[in-house]
Amino acid sequence: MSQALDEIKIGGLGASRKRVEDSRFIRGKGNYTDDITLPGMLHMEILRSPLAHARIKSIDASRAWQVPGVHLVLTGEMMATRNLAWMPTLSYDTQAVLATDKVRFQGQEVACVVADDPYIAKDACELIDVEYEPLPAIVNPEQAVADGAPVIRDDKENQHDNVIYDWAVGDAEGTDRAFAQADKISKLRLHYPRSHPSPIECCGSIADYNRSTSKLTVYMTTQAPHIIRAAVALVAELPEHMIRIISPDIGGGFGNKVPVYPGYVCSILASILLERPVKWIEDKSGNLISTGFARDVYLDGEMALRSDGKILAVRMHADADHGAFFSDAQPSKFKIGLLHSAFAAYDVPVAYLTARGTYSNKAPGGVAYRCSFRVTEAMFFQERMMQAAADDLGMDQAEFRRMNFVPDEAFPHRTPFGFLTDSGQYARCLDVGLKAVGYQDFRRQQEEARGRGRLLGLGISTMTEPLGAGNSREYDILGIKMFDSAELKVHITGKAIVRTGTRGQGQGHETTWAQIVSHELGIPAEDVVVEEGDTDTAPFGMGTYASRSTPVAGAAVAMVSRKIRAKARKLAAHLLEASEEDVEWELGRFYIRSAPDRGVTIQECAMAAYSNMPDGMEPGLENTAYYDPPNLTWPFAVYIVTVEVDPQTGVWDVLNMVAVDDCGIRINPMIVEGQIMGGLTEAYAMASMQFITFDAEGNCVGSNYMDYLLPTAWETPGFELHGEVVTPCPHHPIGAKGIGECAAVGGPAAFVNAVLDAIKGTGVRNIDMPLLPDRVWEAITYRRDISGAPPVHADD
Ligand code: MCN
Ligand code: CUN
Repeated sequence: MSQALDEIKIGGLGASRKRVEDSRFIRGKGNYTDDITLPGMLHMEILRSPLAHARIKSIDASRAWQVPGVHLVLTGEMMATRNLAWMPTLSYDTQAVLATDKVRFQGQEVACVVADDPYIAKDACELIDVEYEPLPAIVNPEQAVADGAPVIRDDKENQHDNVIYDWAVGDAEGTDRAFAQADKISKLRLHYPRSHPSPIECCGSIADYNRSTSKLTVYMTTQAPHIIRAAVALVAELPEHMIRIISPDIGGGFGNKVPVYPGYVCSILASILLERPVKWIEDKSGNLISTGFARDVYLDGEMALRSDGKILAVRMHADADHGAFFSDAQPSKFKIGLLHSAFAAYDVPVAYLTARGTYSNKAPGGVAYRCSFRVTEAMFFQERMMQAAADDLGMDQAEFRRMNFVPDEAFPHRTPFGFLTDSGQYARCLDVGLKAVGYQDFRRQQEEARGRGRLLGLGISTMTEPLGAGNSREYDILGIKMFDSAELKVHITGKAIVRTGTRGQGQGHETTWAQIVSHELGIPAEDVVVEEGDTDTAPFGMGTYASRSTPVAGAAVAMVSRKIRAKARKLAAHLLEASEEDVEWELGRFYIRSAPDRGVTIQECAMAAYSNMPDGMEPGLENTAYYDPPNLTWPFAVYIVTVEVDPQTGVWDVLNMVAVDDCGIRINPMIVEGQIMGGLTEAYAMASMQFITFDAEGNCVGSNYMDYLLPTAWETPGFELHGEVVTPCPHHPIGAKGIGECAAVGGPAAFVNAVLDAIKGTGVRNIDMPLLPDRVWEAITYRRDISGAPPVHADD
């Protein structure tokens, strides 16, 4: 009789185990960077530029130096003597650490003061006299390429304009041919506005250089500690083994904590110079105006259609505004991230995408906020285009999508841009969503309501996302190939510690990695502790972003567990005095095939690894696995929103939102649902209320939480989640696909499509996000499209 453990009871795969990290988070016992105090620690504050574009004529810091309690004032000039005034970005560009020649965006770092406390440092910053000569500011791609535009990056030798790259992918001629045969061509132009990840915790670091040991320890808010260690070794020319990056608890990352920021670099240099620990903690407005923005891309496209609704081809162009420095954290092969994942879920025979990146006088942007490298923009454009095309054809929104989906039997499917999608049941997800929302019924109600002057709308959005970079053949960051790792040590008593190269920021890795070990070895999850984020102890890895942790590090956890199991099998054979071939595995236990009652538990094997190993066997039960995924994982989702729009005010309310997510096998269904709800909340925020934009002088409008709104539970609509469609990932060891970003990626288009569906009769084709009531009202009242970033309209 089987004596296998009950997997759900031990917290294995599929258990909605409570998050172990929450025990400290909800008690206020988290250990964030700002909670750490080191003996003799000093505090650093940054002086930021008030202007978006200006030449620096002089910086006089003498008054700041005289303030009692000030230990150091750093300026660009001083940084330059150490070759640290500029640093490389993750996209082969350079970024000013502290400005020397010009300031290039409002909020740019100009100088730093290190003092006994942050208040002295802040006050002393005010005493630094900077003389600026203002220059005209560029705030969008159109201005960037206009004749006579000032060259923002005149620091770069061969840069004579504001263009960063021109990039193309797909089949131009084939696309032209398909368009020539189209019955109908549907067009759409839109702007995906800038957005900011706005984690609750701002960025910060504590650098601690110890001259006696030559060791530099940096506690910092980073999603990718090993990448930072490599960057510090290269930039500061310090030996890598003398650098320890520790990423303690992180209060949300959302992509904001992937880049390298000047504050980190300055705190490190300050600590080296002063030989004391130096803490830098960004304030909220500093975080909002200067760190990792996302999106800001104009997308223009057209779709060639046959009159029966078949998509023949897609053509797209993207104008991406990267701000003053091209600092995207993304695989280096792809200049505009994975924007070419657009239309991956649809059977599009041929497509062509061109993209141009330009500089502007805005904070460096283009980081992916809850998005696998610009997949958000791709899916947003895709689903807005799908809605426009169905309307142009006079076809039903659901039917048009269904007939163009990649069918279940067509996987693996090669997309027109060259990706290989792995698996999915797209039509089934759509059916589940339509049924849940009561599609036919709603359409009837909508008709009826329209007769009474009420505007109801329904928006559908689907998304598939390439998650889990890399494979190392195609994906690298600054030449470092993308893969990940896990180390597992099983102690004498069968308890274990697992460490990975990723770094969670609230996703629940401490809970779910233990569940994978539990699934593979039958060790109860509560007996497995998870540790991440310390480069001195964790195996090398590329970090947590682009929902790559489960696809890559999660896979490595499964693979290292299997290595442990293989050794445990040898130990079991030894203990059972049987040959290895006669030993069978069931969860938590090895037994003899012919005598199932004779068995040993995994814990007994662990004990034997230290106390009773067979002759010639290396003692101990620990191992490391590096996992280079064969492909990305491709989750799929359908989001359907119904709304009512008030034509008098432009206010719109969400009536219902249904989400059907297929992320393969769910390790922890409760955590997956939490990820989806969080993503939908952010999607709703982007669609409805968040705007951060720039006026003609480059002043950041919306650089505070009065204008850039974060939805609370009060504003956020309810969501109905469906997890019944499960398509296991065919190439992942436990069949899991990523989920962390899906809802933020696919959600926004559902809201926008719903509002536009409600006002369909007005002929309005597009309202750019955010769909603030005044913009919706203006569209309805004047029957015109609303484009561009509010409050500055593109046409004025
Ligand atoms: N999971 C699961 N079953 C699956 C897939 C995932 O149980 N089939 C679990 C994982 O084990 C993990 C969580 O869900 O605990 C998210 O896993 P995954 O999809 O692999 O994403 P990552 O862990 O790599 O997280 C990154 C992703 C990104 S890129 C952003 S941005 C984002 C997001 O996660 N930032 C977040 N979710 C966030 N959630 C919180 N609370 N805070 C952030 O900063
Ligand atoms: Cu893309 S934001 Mo997340 O990848 O850290």
